[in-house]
Amino acid sequence: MQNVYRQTKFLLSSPELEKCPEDKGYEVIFIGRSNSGKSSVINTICDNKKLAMVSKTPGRTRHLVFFSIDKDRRLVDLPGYGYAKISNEIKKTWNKNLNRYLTRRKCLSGAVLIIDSRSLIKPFDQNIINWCVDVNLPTQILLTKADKLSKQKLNKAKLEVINATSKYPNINVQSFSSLKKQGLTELYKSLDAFFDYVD
Ligand SMILES: Nc1nc2c(ncn2[C@@H]2O[C@H](COP(=O)(O)OP(=O)(O)OP(=O)(O)O)[C@@H](O)[C@H]2O)c(=O)[nH]1
Ligand SMILES: [Mg+2]
Repeated sequence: MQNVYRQTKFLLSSPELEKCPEDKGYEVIFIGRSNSGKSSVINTICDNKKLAMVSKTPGRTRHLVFFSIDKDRRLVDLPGYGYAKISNEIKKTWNKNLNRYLTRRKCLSGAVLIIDSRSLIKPFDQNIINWCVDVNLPTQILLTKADKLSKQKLNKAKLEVINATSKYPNINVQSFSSLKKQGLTELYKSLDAFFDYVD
């Protein structure tokens, strides 16, 4: 269903959960540490470089940014975490908000957890994995910026993440590169399942 993602449009940006779109239809979140490449992944999926803001400066996405594919289906770009210059207070509030979002949002149908393939699973990634497992949320882990690693190193990184998550049936692991548009077919397959698209 590659083509449907091309019609994705910016919907709204909100600093808090209370101002999110109505809780209906399907929502897929894109989550990961700051600078991991979340916004780039969204732009690659939608084949639109101008959709989500990409930046070399970590912590650029501060709001929850909603994009709509159609009236019932949304992609959500979540603020990056792990950005050193964000105060502990903000991090704490964000954790609380995220927990509430993950546990209460009924339309939440899937998560794409983005991890830079050069870094191992960090404690916050593990937290997200635990949350997704707790609420039984289908999750696609993307080891992104795959173009920056040799095939051998990439396979090793992938194997490590697969080993760490193989006990969870709802988690799938793949490599990805926004720069080279690698891994798109596999990602579309999972997204289609999250959004309940049938061929
Ligand atoms: N080489 C390479 N660079 C990438 C890839 N994806 C993203 N980048 C670069 O990584 C940086 C961060 O990308 P973003 O997509 O803005 O990352 P983000 O996770 O949305 O960042 P925040 O919103 O700040 O949390 C940018 O300089 C991108 O050009 C990739 O697949 N390969
Ligand atoms: Mg971003």
